[in-house]
Amino acid sequence: PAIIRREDYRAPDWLVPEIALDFRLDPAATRVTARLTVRRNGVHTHPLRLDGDEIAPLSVSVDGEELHDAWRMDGPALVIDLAGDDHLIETEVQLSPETNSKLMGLYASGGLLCTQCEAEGFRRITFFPDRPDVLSRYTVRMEADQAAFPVLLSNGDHVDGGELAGGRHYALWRDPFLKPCYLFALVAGDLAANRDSFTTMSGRNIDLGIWVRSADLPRTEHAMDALKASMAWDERTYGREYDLAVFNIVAVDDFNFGAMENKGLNIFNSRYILADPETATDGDYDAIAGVVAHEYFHNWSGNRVTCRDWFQLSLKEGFTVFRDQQFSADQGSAAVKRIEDVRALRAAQFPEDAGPLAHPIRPESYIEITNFYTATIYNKGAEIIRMLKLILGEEAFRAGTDLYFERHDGQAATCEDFVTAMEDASGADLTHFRRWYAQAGTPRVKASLIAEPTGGRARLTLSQTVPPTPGQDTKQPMPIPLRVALLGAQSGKPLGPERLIVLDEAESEVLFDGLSEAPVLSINRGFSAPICLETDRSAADLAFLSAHDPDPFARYEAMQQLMLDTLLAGVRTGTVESESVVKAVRNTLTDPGLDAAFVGEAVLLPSEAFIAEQLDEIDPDAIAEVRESLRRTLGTELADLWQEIYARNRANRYEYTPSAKGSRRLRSVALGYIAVSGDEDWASLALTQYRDADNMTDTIGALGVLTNNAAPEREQALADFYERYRADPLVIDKWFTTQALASHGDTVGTVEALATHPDFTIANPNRLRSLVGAFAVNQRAFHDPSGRGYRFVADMVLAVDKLNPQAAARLIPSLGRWRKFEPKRQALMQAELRRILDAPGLSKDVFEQVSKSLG
Ligand code: DPP
Ligand code: ZN
Repeated sequence: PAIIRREDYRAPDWLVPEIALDFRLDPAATRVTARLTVRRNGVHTHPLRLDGDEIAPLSVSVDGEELHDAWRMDGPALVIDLAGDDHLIETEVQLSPETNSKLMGLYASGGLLCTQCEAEGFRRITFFPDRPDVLSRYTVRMEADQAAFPVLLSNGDHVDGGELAGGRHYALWRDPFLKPCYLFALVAGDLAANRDSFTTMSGRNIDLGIWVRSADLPRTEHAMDALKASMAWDERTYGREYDLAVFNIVAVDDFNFGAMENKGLNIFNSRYILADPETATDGDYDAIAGVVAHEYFHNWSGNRVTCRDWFQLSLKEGFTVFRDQQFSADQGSAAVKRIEDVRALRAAQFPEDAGPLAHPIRPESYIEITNFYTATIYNKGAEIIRMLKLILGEEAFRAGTDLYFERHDGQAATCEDFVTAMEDASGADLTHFRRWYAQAGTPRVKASLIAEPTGGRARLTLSQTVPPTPGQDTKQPMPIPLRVALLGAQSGKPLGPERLIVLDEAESEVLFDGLSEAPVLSINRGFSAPICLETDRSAADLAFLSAHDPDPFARYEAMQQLMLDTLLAGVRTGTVESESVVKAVRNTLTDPGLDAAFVGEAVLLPSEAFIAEQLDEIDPDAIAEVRESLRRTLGTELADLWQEIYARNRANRYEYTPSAKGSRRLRSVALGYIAVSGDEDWASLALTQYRDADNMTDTIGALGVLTNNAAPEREQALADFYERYRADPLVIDKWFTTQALASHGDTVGTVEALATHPDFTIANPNRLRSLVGAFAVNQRAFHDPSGRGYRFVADMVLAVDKLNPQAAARLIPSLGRWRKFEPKRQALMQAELRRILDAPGLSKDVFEQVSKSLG
């Protein structure tokens, strides 16, 4: 397959200022007529080239005359020779939405017809120059059977509609804003709306609608609240006002992504819309608010200013993730939100950046763009924007975003445009900062503080290296912003104000003086830079910081580092020196100044995968054993405390407030420790929580603890959960996931059996992820020494690839990390990758991921 390169970008030969689409909708045979006003862009003699994918023209006409020989197919593309500079092109195609299993283009889901066009799905609907720098004004006419499809939605404003003969009806929508075709959307189906309204800062009234099956209407309140909060927040924080009179959201069950920001008509995976206390966890509630905000914020960062080409994807995604993270931080506990975001970055992005699929946030090449909707583009991209804001300061950053939106409104822009706007608005020189866009790999920073024992002066030595990544053997030093403070070793008080130190070279030194006592180093506070940090701080220093650092993130991080050092030493030596961890955890559990949500995060051990990341050669069994041993020790040594905390946080009646959420979190964490403490009543405690719970957080918290341990109550609860929720697919996903993530029992065997369960299907991305996606990140079970876990996932990749290549390709990275494992597992993993690569008819999605992983 062809490699697309960033350096090959050329402006489009032809522009399409206007497009009129006419859909005669039918699940089996939909007719699409497209009328394109095309205009030659610049002086050239190139023909008009319209992308297509699995479509064939039924007719082609130019300026009203049907053509028979002036067009030709070049592979999937339609090529037309045109004499003049302006023409009207009309094409007709026929689609079969109900057999479209790729879920790209127009497809059927649960009786609805809906679309997904990002990145290159529009070419599966009609012939068009499918690239984000071709911006058009859309008019969309839809007609369909009125009984089956009473609601007809598209982008922009509803301008006309009515009944037609034969039980059919139509609707006409017009979007006044220019947009790239990846933001086109339509939905037809039997839907009901939760309607509301929002008054913008300039006093305009916006009609809001969240469209779902009518039975799901009661589960849309939280999403609606989040939408209104997002609209107000973007006005306050970025000065961005909504621009159309209508904003609609539709929830669908079969969806490749989380959601899609189509102009004025967001389409969502139903898991990011539907929630009530009985079926959704606190985590689900938070994710819903975050994704609703994310898609809404795209209206400016993505839609009004879009991307010139797909190499610029992080321009809209990194910035928009940063915006949704800020929003969520403002809604609840900023410290806990930061902890969660960093945990997600370390779980998904750090391994990616250290493996065969590493790429800069602005990649140089791709085979299939869908493979680049990655944690690097999204989450590392957000970290880059966060660093810009830190370096420039709040005001200059806001001046920069204002200038960016004003200068590029209605345009398809580049990452370079964004950085230039930041420079122009702030006067800063960001020449070196641009390396964050160009270089892949997580920088490693070493920090060492040498101080006089009684205070006075101290010297901080810093150095950095950026590891080699595929295609980038040598790297330049990055500008790394480090928030640094020194705390008094006696008093625990900050010795002077926090400093922002930008490490811009391979090595550097910073001097501190006038210190009134011996200092302890607190560095990369708030995770100010996305790096791996190595310091020579002792266990005592880390324990001290975990008890005294006024920066909550730094406090959490000190505890994590202390735990990690202990675990890594355990893996090396075979014995776990748990004393300082036990002491530090006790300290945290008994500190009256800390809130439950923070404590619940701080006392969790680093994940097996994160421990593995630190090692040159991974032995999953050794890691799991050492981690389990430390967990058991914490459970046993602090048994009374866990019991007391469990009792104290016994939830009363369900409330969705930050403090109630924190209590639920800490309670389930405590239950987990009680289960490994040797307490003989743990299982009945868990079963009681499971039975009495009035919300899904407590229910699944108890079920998870039961599933991860041995007890007769385990099977009882799993069977009960299935019976109780068998009618609710989003909850049954949790049932599959809980078992796929189990740390107890024959998880490989269970997962193989679940793959034949009548409720399992590879056709639905949520269900596939709930079992296979979850299993592939269960470090111990997936890496079962027999290789059965690898074989299972490889079989799934091959089966899914025939239906939905995007979904199949997402399963590759777990296998792709083979180089990090001990030799036997390496061989088994490689063999499965080769088996996939040798399969006939592989999609380019899977081909790219597998060949790069083996490469
Ligand atoms: N652009 C979507 C998002 O918001 C993904 N298709 O992330
Ligand atoms: Zn996005």
